Amino acid sequence: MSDQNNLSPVERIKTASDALRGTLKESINEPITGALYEDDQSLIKFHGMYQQDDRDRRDERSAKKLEWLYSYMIRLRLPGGYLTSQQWLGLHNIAGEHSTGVIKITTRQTVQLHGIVKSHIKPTIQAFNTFDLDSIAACGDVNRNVLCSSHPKQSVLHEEIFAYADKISLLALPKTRAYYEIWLNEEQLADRKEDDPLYQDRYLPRKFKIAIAVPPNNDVDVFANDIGLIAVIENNKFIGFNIAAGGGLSTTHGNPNTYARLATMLGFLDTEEKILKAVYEIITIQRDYGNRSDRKLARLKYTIDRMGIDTFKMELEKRCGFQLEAQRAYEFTERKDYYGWHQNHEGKWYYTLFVENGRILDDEKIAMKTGLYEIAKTNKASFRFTCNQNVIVSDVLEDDKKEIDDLLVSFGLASHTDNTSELRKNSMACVAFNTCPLALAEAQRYLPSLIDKIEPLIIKHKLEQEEITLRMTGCPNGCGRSHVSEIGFVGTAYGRYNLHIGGDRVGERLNEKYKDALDEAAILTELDSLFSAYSNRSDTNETFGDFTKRVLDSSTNQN
Ligand code: SRM
Ligand code: SF4
Repeated sequence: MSDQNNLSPVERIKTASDALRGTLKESINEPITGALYEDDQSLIKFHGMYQQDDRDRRDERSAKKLEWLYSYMIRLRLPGGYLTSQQWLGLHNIAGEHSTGVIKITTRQTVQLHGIVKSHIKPTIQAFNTFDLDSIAACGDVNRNVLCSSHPKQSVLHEEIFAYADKISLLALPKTRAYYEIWLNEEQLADRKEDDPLYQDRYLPRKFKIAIAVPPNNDVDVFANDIGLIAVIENNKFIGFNIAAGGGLSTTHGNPNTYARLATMLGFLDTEEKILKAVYEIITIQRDYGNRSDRKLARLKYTIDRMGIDTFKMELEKRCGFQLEAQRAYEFTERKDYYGWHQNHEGKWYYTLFVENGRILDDEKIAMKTGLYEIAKTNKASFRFTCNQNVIVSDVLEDDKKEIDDLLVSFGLASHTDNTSELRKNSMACVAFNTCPLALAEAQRYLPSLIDKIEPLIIKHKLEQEEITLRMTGCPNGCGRSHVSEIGFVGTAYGRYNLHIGGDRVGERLNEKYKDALDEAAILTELDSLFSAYSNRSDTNETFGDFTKRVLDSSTNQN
């Protein structure tokens, strides 16, 4: 249990918040500042929003003795990452009216809008609400957006499995009406009673993440989550989930007590009742045993390692009132998005569009945002986000495929996807500058130009067909999941990155730090030499990640 005498400041804010209301109503109407009152800056996260400032303009603002340029990021709760065409049109218009206009697909299958000024928060949330969209619990010390393998071609049972994302999201939603009162003007009832048996008044010690994977594709990076559910399909029937717990990728430079960890397999469960009960009780264990003193050590991965996996599992089975069965066989063979057109078992069509680092906008190269808007206007497609920050134009009927394809072609979206290198299509980066307050280095603004320089090395070493995963994060929090990639860049300071190698292709092995704080020239030199060695490997089926793991192991053995 956590040390009640030494609680972190956020614990007090949560319990004193009157079920996440705090003074948000007053804060939001305070005209003399673009910021919120201090405690409300923590609370607003539970409502799916972050207070941020434009870090590019901090110095200029400070020099002029002006307040930093505050604005807000809003992240939608979108279990499984699905939008109807009407919701897409709404999102497009809301982005244009209230934010920078960029629709940013996240690594957790949802979207964020940035640059929303304080007076626009409420209109934005209200506009989303008219499209049946909300941002409840998209951030904060609660369960976040629930992920599910995106592509319906994955399995004939996709819809049945996909439905669990919604069920779990609802199961773990906070019960407070605060969101509706503050943002949607719902009247606060004098005799309201909002018992929240799951979160109580203290919520969780830290953020909590759940993902559902449908083998053979681990596109959700299931082992990077606090709870990972792996669908088990036998004889064309969905028979339950293997359940893993304790994944998380963040580390802190210079803090050896922090580490990335992949979730540990606990066992198998068959019925819906048991699956939901186990998910619920894992959350209650984390609520009761998680570290509430040190937020750096508060995620479930540390709770499990402190308790020991056997004790943790015993506690889970005790709380559930049943035992987990032995895990069932499964195999992941890929983790990528299926670009281009694919058909599912019902004959519907799906087009996966490459979106570099999840940023949907119109620029001098491509009118992606307008193209997708025109597709949504046909009302003949829906949209699914992937955890690799791409979008799937979905559920297109055979008779409508030509119309949608013509739009993909005329807006250059098809050629954009077709003409992108494998390396770039398997890359992603977190947001980092200019909005992320924790960024030490650039990520999404820099990775495209770095890849421009890596691509010639790929060509030089004849590796164009290799689907090497390359990921970049602007700090060691790992939002771009760089710790589970074959080439991982982790920002250490402006223009400097640790280079990680040796992760496997499907996300079942963490990579390891190979070189410290490299600048661009050093990155290119290191990659040139690794690519050269890799292109001369004897086993041509060996992936870059497996090859570099051997390089790491052999250098460890020599030391
Ligand atoms: Fe993240 C904090 C962006 C996925 C680990 N993350 C942040 C914040 C909110 C910075 C902050 O605390 O003020 C970033 C906002 C940047 C901005 O300006 O938008 C941020 N994280 C993102 C997104 C948008 C990256 C992206 O480009 O897609 C992803 C949003 C996901 C979503 O829709 O919910 C995002 N973050 C992740 C992931 C990947 C995942 O979950 O699959 C991780 C690593 C996995 C994990 O949780 O261990 C991740 N983010 C963190 C952490 C470290 C948590 C920890 O255990 O210590 C922080 C910092 C924190 O919580 O204190 C963080
Ligand atoms: Fe910000 Fe770091 Fe996350 Fe990138 S990894 S978005 S820099 S917190």
